[in-house]
Amino acid sequence: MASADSLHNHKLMKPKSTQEKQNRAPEKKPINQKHARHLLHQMLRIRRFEERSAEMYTKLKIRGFLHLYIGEEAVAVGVTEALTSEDAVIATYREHGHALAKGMSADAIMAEMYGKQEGCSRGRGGSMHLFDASLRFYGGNAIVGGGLPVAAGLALSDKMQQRKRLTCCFFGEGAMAEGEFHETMNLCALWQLPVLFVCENNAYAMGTALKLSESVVDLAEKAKGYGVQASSVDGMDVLAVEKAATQAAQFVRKRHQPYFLECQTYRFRAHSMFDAELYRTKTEVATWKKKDPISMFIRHLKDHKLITDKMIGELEDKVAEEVQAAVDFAEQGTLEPVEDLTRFVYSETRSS
Ligand SMILES: Cc1ncc(C[n+]2csc(CCOP(=O)(O)OP(=O)(O)O)c2C)c(N)n1
Ligand SMILES: [Mg+2]
Repeated sequence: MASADSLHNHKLMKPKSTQEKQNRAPEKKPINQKHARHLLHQMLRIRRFEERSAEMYTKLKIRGFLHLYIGEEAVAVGVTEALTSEDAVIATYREHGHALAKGMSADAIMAEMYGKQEGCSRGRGGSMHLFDASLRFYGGNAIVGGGLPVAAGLALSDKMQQRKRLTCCFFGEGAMAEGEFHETMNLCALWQLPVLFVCENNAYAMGTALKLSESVVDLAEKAKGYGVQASSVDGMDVLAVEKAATQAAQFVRKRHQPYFLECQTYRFRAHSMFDAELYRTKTEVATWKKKDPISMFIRHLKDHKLITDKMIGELEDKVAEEVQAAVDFAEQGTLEPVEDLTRFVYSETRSS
């Protein structure tokens, strides 16, 4: 079984080699307090929202699939800081964090997962199909790699209409074994499309470790093979992700070219709600949990006297209130009447 150190094989962001180094908060210069609290708040919103979602799933309030992002929060939060509200976001089926970071309300997401009409997709999509075009959040996609060509299409339309905005496409490293990945990289490089590709390399595609499915495991190198600029970053470190994503987004905006950013991360929970986790050891998971993006960030902020326990308590209270309100909203929501079942199948107005 691979160790946490050997799972992510990249020169730039080699995980620290000793236990002592892994336990130490990253050394970097302090950031301003308001921004620090904002980043922490966003990561806590995602973490607590998902913990509650897992609870409501076991209570059978949420049905269907549920893929949790716990452990990977620094990626969605850090990358979103590099985006404007005009930029589009495409994500995978593990997308609650991206939707929250992009501005979707916890109410709309929870109601969607409860299958209620008040959900962002009228309760028809569930956890994997969060969508809100008004926020330029284009899903949520159950198909591995399915978001990649959609991102290319959005970026192509922006280019043709001469709109100055980018499309940010999140996907797992498992998508890189799909044909859609190769076709999309090729066309985006060839047509010079403004896409920021963010590969969330959490080392596993369901139960398959990267090295068992890819001949080249240096993912940034793979992207460069298409003529796409690429780099890797420690996806457990929100500040590092924010910095790398900001540079990458600037590149896309200024050079009108795609960019590939690999974020090396780890999911702490099962692939979905049912997964015997036979493909990794408890020790491996425990080792990665020492790099928990939230506790690492809190330690960093405390080291630089940017946060106190009281402030953290206040943030936790605020988040708890938001999550409880979302559950109440979903509980009180309405199920679609059976007569509406065929609505939207072909168009907004036709009922059959
Ligand atoms: C085209 C396609 N093939 C297979 C699946 C089944 N499947 C669901 S999730 C998954 C693993 C994807 O892993 P990765 O892209 O690394 O994302 P992660 O779940 O690790 O976030 C697979 C194979 C699918 N949904 N779509
Ligand atoms: Mg993966």
